[in-house]
Amino acid sequence: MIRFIHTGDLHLGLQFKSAKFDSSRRRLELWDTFERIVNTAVENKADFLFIAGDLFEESYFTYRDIKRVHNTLYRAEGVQILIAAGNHDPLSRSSQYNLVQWPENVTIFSSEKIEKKEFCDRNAVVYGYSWDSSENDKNLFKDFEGVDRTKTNILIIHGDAVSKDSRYLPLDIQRIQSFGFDYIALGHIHKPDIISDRAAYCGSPEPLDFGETGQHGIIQGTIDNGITSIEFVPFSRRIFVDTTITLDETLEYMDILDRIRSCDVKDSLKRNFYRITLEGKISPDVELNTGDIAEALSSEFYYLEIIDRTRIDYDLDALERENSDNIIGYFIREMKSRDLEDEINRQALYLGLDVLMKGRVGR
Ligand SMILES: [Mn+2]
Repeated sequence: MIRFIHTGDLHLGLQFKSAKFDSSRRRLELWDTFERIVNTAVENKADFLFIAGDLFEESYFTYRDIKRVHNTLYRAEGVQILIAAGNHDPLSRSSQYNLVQWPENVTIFSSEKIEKKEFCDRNAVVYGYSWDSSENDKNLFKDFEGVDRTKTNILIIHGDAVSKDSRYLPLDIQRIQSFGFDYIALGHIHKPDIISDRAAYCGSPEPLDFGETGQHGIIQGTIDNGITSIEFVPFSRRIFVDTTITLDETLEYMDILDRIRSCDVKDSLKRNFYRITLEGKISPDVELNTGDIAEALSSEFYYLEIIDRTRIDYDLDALERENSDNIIGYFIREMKSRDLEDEINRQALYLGLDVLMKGRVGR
């Protein structure tokens, strides 16, 4: 039986330049998770660790960084580690991959063509291909000769199995599967995706931003007598949560804080990244300031970002009476003459009122 772990898209060294969260801490967490994955491969006595590209960010990676990768992989000498470089860590001539002498248990696939590496003791062949630049539309499988079906065959590749005209190595996954691979370890798409029982995107083991919500982790699998079984294993230190809370005009300020803090269990609040959008109506008597709210809840959340899309719940009749001789009153009368059941008209009314009322209620 062959036991493997499939990872990729680690993006070690990423700077998180536009992030509002603690970017240097996040950088350390990427390293830590990489090292935890390698340790898990050792502890679980995996035969193989597949790294399907974007192991690091070429533009930010230093000699010391690649030495650290080297050292981590060297210490996992019992595990065969196979790397197919991607678009962020391409195996060009100046690649950091070329700065160190890799130990015997590490294979970095060629960027010339699909290369194969035989493991006779396990009756297995692992195929892989490394990118050598940041874009790629090669037709890699044009002359592919097929696999020896008496052996276990695995492919590691970084590319786009979703979009046919991608600039990032479009992969016709149906066709590639038809060659008879027991497992295809894919990289590039950061959302984990088990495409079939023999092909999967592992996703980024640590999500990188709010575009990568939900669980992130690694793929663990076995191949036994031609039977492949794979499972997604959550592995990230933190996840990104992007959620919406609908408020209503009965809520006081403290109620709103309660709603926000009860969006998840306490331990999770302390650990994850939250972006919470507030929508619905709020009372004209409640002042919502997103910065103040985030500050008030800062000791309960590891990271909290609030987006305010609420509308103030005006009493239109009262407002109209109080402002009968000024522009606010004129505006309400004008809008009331239209169909306020219509969503567009209603939005126009509330947007207009927000602007007109701003000076008056200090909101
Ligand atoms: Mn990537």
